[in-house]
Amino acid sequence: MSQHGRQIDEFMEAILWFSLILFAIWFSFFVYALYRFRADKSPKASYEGLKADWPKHLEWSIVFVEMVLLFGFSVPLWGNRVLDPPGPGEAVTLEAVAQQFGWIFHYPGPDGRLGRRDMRLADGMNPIGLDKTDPASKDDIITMNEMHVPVGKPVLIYLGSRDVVHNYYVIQMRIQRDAVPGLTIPVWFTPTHTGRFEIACGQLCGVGHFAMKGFLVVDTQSDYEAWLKDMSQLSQVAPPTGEKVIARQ
Ligand SMILES: [Cu+2]
Repeated sequence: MSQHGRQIDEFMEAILWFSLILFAIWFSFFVYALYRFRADKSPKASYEGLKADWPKHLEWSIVFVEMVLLFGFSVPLWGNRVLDPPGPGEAVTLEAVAQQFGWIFHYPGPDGRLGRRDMRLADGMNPIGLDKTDPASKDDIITMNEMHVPVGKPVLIYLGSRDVVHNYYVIQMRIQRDAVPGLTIPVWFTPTHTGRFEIACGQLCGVGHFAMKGFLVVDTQSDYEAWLKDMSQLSQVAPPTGEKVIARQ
């Protein structure tokens, strides 16, 4: 359901096949050893062991293959995922702030700029501490437990937390990243299919952890724009509180 998801799945599949081949080889060797070194064929154990050089070479080649797997495939794949975020211009950018027990999403609005936030300003009416004196925050849109994105475009989410460590986890997108209080942690993906997907919290964050559920809705571009317009009007009518937005769903 996301562009990089296929890469991860194919890599996992390759490792599974590789493990299966290794298993077959080692299991045949095990059966061979059971037969070859059966009791009546080698009644006395050899205390000298094997003198040949080939086991040493075999072990070094296994080390080599594993190094290639680790530094040739795993590290670059991981690096590609964590070091190369899409530029702010090319991605739909928003913030996701986790709290016990839900998600607050913060969109930049028509000006494309996220308003300044300061947790010291947070209260019941302003759960993410948006600074209302910052001009960039005037048109910002805040939604509770449901975020929308357009299909086929990179999405860049800055994760934050109001209280404890949570974890933004959308299994269909092959995305999982911690939301840590005091830090802003980027996570990104490009959805390839429309649909409604559950956002789970992947860290045991308190007694209500099981109920901490959000939704990621991947829309067509026009549906996404309509939803954004709707939410923007709602934000202008009343200060965004969780209850009002939830009531609309
Ligand atoms: Cu949580």
